[in-house]
Amino acid sequence: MHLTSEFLQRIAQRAGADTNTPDWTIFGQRLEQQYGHLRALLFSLYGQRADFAQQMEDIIVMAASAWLARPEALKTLDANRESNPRWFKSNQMLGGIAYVDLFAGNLQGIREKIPYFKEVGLTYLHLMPLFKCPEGGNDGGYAVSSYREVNPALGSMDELRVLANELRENGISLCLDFIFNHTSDEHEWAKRALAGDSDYRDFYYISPDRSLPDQYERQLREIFPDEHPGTFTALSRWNGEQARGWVWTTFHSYQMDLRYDNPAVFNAMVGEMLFLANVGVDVLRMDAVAFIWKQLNTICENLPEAHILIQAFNALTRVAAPSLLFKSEAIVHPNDVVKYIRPDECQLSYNPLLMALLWNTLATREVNLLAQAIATRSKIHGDCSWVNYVRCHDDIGWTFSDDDAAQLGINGFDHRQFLNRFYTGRFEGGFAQGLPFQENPKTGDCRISGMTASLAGLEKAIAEQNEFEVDLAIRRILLIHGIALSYGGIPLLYLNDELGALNDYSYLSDPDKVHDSRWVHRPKRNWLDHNLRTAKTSIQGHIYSGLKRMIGLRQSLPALSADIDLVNTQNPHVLGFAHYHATGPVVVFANFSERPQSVRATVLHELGLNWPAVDLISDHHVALNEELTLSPYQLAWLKPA
Ligand code: OTU
Repeated sequence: MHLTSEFLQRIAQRAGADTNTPDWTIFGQRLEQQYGHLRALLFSLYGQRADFAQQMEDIIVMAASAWLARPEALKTLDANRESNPRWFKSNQMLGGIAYVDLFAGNLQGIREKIPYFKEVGLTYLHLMPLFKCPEGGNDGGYAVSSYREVNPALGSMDELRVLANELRENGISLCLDFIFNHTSDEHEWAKRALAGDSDYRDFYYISPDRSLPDQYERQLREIFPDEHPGTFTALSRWNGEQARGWVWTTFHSYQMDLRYDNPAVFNAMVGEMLFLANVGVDVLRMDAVAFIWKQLNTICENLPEAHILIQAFNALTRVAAPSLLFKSEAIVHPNDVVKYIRPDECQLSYNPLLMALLWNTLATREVNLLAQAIATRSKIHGDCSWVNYVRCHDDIGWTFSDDDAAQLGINGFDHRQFLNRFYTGRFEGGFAQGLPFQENPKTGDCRISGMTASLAGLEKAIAEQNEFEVDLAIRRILLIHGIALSYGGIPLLYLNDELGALNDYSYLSDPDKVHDSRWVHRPKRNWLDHNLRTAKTSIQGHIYSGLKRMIGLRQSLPALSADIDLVNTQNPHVLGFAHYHATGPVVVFANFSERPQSVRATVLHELGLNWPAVDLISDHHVALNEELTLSPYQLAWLKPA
C-alpha cells in the first residue's frame, strides 16, 4: 500500500520525528510493507466505527514513537535478525524457564546466575511474570497490575533493562509473558472500571445483571472451577453486598478479561507491548491466546478474530520492533494449536501435544499415539518453530485429539481417566506421584500437577529406598528430555528439572497457594542439590550429566533442528524418528518400556537404515544390519559411523 506523504508527515509530526534521518527512512519502509495488511486486519474488527481512521493513525503514531525511542542495541539486533529471519531455528537454541524469586530472589540474583545459564547451554530464558501484581493471590504473577512496573520485591524496570542487555551480551534471549487476555483487578484500568468510570468499564465485560452471563455460560468451558464456578464474578466482590452486576473472569476472580471488541483496548495494549519490546524482550509468550476474543453463542475459544488480533499485534512489531518474536501459548486441541503458528502470527509455539504424549507414552509404554502425532501433526511452516518441553509451571492437560485416538482404537475420555488415575498415583503398580488440578466432577475433567521427577517415579522410588526404581526413574527423566532435545525445534527446560527436583508440598501451608496444586511443581531453587550436580554418583549428578551430554551433542548436530520424520519400528514400545539433513541423517530410537526391546534387522533394512552407525549418546558403534537392541528406557541418537 502506498502511503501518502501527507499521512507520513502527520505521523512524523505527532511522533516528534526528524524525517531527514536514516531511522525515519527505515520506519517508512517497514510501515509501507505492513500498513495495508495491518489496516485490513483492523478494518475487519473495527472498520464499522466512525473513529476507525483516527484509531489507525493513533496506532501508527505509537509505533513511530516506539521505534524512535528504541535503544540502538535493539535496532542493531532488529537489522541482524531481519537479515537472518530463521535465527531461532538453530540447533544451538536451548530455552530455560525460571521464577525470578524462587530461583534467585530477585533480578539482581538472576544476573548473578548468568554463568550457570551458560553452563547449561541456555540461549533463551523465560522469566515467569515479574510485573507488579496484587499481594497474596496473583496466579503466580499472571494477574498483572501494571505492564510497565516490575514487582518491587523483584527489582525495577531499569534493572530489567540491564538484565535484558546483559543476557543478550551473553547470547541469551529474554522471553517474558504478554498477559493480554486479562489484567488484575488492581490494574489502574480495572480500578477505574470498578469505580464506575464508563470509558474503563468498556475495557472489560461488565454486565448489569445475569442475562448475558447466563447466555454466554451455556457454551463456556470452566477453566479454574475450583476457584469460582462459571466464568463471571459478581461485582459485589469489590463493591459491597448491594452492588449489582457481573464481570468476565475466565481464570481467577481477580483476573478480569479485557474486551478487544473495544478498539481502545487494542490500542492501549499495543502501547504496553511496544513498551516491553523496548525494554529488550526478545520473545513475548502470548499468554492464553485462545481466549482473547469472545462471541455470544460460541465457546469463545480459538475464534477467527483471535488470530486477526495477534496478526495485528505482530504486524506492529514488524514495524516498530522487528526482532521480537511471539510464542503462542495455546494449550488446546491440536487442530487449534497449529492455527496460531504462522510467520505473520506466532513464529513459535509450545508443543503441548508432544508434552502430553511423552507422559502418555511413559504411562502406557505404547508409542502409538506419539508416533501418530509425529506422522500427522509435526509439520509446521518452515519459518516457524515448535518449542518442545517436558514440563512447565502449568498443569498437564491431556490435549490429544479424540479422533486420532479413535483411529488407534482408544477411547479418549476413558483414556484420560486412566492417565489421571496413573499420574495421581491411584493406579496400582504405577510409579507416578502427581496431584489432580481443577478436577471437575460435572464433566469428569482433570489435569495433572507435579514435578517431572515425581511424575517419572523418582519420589516414590526414593521413599521406598528402591535403588532399582531410582535408576528407572532417572532413565525416564533423561528419555523424555532427550526426545524434546532431538524432536526438532527449540527445546525448553523447566529449570530445577535438570537436578531432578521433587514435588514441593510446602504450598499446602500457604493460604494464597493451597487451592492451586500447580504450586507443588514450583519449588524454590535448592542450592545444595545444585552443588551436587557435579557429583557423578548423586542422583542430581546422574540427571545433570545425562542432560548436559545430550545438550552438548545437540549443539554439534545441525540435523536435530531439521524437520522430523517418523520411522516405524514395528515394535509397539520403541519410538523411531529421523532428521534428514545436508550434514547427514540422525536417526533416533527410544525404548519406552522398562524391559529391553529390539528393532528387527529386516525392519531396519526396509527402512534403508542398514549402515554402520554410532550411537552418539552411549558412544557405541552399532551394526544396523543386525537387530538393534535397546536397554530399558534407552535413547539412541544414531548417525553413520
Ligand atoms: C496460562 O495458562 C498461564 O500459563 C497460567 O499460569 C495462568 O494461570 C493462565 O494462563 C492465566 O493467565 O489455563 O492452566 O491455553 O491452558 O492459557 C493453565 C489454555 C491455563 C490454558 C492456558 C492457561
